[in-house]
Order: sequence, then structure tokens, then C-alpha cells
Amino acid sequence: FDHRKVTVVYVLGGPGAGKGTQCGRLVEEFGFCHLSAGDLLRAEQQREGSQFGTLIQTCIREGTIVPMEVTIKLLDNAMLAAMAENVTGEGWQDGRGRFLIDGFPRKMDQALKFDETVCLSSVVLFFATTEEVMLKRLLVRGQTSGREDDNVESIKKRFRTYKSDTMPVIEYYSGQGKVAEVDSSGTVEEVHALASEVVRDALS
Ligand code: UP5
Ligand code: MG
Repeated sequence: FDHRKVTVVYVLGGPGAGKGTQCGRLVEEFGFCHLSAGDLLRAEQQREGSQFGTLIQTCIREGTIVPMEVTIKLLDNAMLAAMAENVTGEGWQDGRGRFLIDGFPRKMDQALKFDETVCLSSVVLFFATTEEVMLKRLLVRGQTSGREDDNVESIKKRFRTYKSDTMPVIEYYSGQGKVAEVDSSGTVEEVHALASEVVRDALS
């Protein structure tokens, strides 16, 4: 992707930190195209004829990272489709595509590969809170979400992977001065106010 045509914001944070919720709010305010890697993987898992269905299902349940080729292809395709469809529509300002890439990259190999072959991000929005807060939110959501990984056992595995695989990615981008950390312990409104400020800065 041509950097003059797209602005990419990576949205990271632990499981249940509020990435998806806050992305929804940022879409309303700034007109981004929101792409959740997890949502794309779940859709691919459901897709009839997908050769990756079982692999994705196992990784999600075990809280491990799906091989990057699968996820990068899904993201790249979704970005291309969005660019083709929406260039003059909602979510696009000044002819530039704006993307919130949610829950990605969550492992170093993905980060290096995506930066090199698809697009560099302008900023990394990092939602930080405690495991206690995240666990509570996920268990509440688990009562109705139907997500196979919203149970205590999977959540613990997701926390482990987050620490071992994703924290190094956040440190890597920190070293590049790209990370804007937002405390996501507060209410949806409070967190949105903080995130909104970061994004406004990044877009200006
Ligand atoms: N909630 C949100 N904000 C709140 C607030 N401020 N106060 C009170 N409640 C709040 O929020 C979670 C819950 O909390 C919701 O019920 C919400 O209402 C409430 P949400 O916004 O959904 O949080 P989010 O951070 O998006 O949590 P999510 O569960 O989606 O995070 P994960 O990172 O675990 O999930 P994701 O879908 O990104 O990935 C799932 C799996 O896919 C991974 O474990 C992995 O196996 C796989 N994957 C890959 O392999 N590769 C990838 O690149 C990406 C994913
Ligand atoms: Mg999410």
C-alpha cells in the first residue's frame, strides 16, 4: 500500500482490554475502516471450503497465534477490498484510506512481515489494564458471546501468549517511538476520550 493513500493505526492490548469496543467508537468519530484480525480469522474459520478452519479453531481455543501467512493474507485482502469499494464513501477522508488494525500484529514475525510487505503503521494505540479487569470483562462477555475462547481455561492461555508473544511487539514499536499507551481500566467513555486524543494527534 502506498503511504500517501493509507493511514494505518495498529490497536493492541491484552485479551478483553477493550480494543474492539474502542475501535467501534473511533470509527464513529473519525471514519476509519476497522479490521479486527480475530474477527477475520473467525469468519475464515466459518467459511465453507476454507482449508484453515480446523487450524484456526485450534489456535483460538488454545490462545496461540495462527501462522502469520493466513492472517496477513486475510488483512491484505480486506484492505484491498475496502480500498476498492470505499474510496469515496464513508470512512475515507481526503481520498486516504484510514485503517484501524485491531489485535494485530501480536507476534514479532507478523509485525516485521506486515511492515515490510503490506504497510507501515503511523501509530500503535496500546490499551493497557490489569489481568483482573480483563478477566472480569471476558467472563461477563462469555455468558453471551458464544466465543470458544471466553472461558477461564482459554483466557489464561491467551494471557500467557499475550505476555510471551505480544509484549515484545509493543516493546519493539516503543523503541521506534510509535506507541501511545492508553489506560483502558475506566469506563468506555473515559477510555474513548483518551484514545480519541491520541488518534487526533496521529492524524494531524
Ligand atoms: N468492555 C470493553 N470496554 C469496557 C470498559 N471500558 N468497561 C467495561 N467493560 C468493557 O471488550 C471485551 C468485553 O469487555 C466486552 O464484553 C466489552 O463490552 C467489555 P472488547 O472490546 O471485545 O475487547 P478486546 O480487547 O477486543 O477483546 P478480545 O477478546 O477481542 O481480544 P483478543 O485479543 O483476545 O481477541 P482477538 O479476537 O483479537 O483474537 C482472538 C484469537 O485469535 C487470539 O487469541 C489468537 O488465537 C487469534 N489471532 C491470531 O492468531 N492472530 C492474530 O493476528 C489475531 C488473533
Ligand atoms: Mg476484539
